[in-house]
Amino acid sequence: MEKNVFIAAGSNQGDRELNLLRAVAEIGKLPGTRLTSLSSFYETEPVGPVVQGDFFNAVFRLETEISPAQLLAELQKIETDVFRRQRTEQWGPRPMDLDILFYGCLTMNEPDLVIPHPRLHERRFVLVPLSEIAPDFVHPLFGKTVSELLAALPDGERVMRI
Ligand code: PH2
Ligand code: MG
Ligand code: MG
Repeated sequence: MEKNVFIAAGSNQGDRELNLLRAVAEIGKLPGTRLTSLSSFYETEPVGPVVQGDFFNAVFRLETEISPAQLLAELQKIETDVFRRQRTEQWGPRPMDLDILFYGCLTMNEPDLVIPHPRLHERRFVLVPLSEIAPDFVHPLFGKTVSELLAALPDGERVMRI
């Protein structure tokens, strides 16, 4: 059983707060999985090349028996079946995006799944909620804690607790 699995959730279409709450409920129902921590919800400025509306973001901690690949498949199933997400523009607006940030100290680099998430250390909308629930968790590749990664970020896009 892996106890330090962290998932980032983001929504900028539909009722963003309700979408995050629904994601919590759906993840709680996954087989062999228990939700053990939940950050506050944050309203965040969109990052990336696409002009789009502000997101709501949050981070969850899980204990799970399912493998990284299975977990990815379950998260994608929630994105498409529960939220009717169309997989079109890579960076575009979406009712729900669920990304695996860490799977304990595991590292992997497969075409469809890279763990730790390759951009988490650059993203205030991930590090702020993550530092709320796991400030001392050590990034398995960089050897730095989440609080250290956050402190190293230059001032950037707006992240506001709601
Ligand atoms: N997700 C993206 C691109 N940009 N910006 C914010 N603020 N929050 C997100 O979740 C987000 C983003 C692609 O996954
Ligand atoms: Mg994402
Ligand atoms: Mg994603």
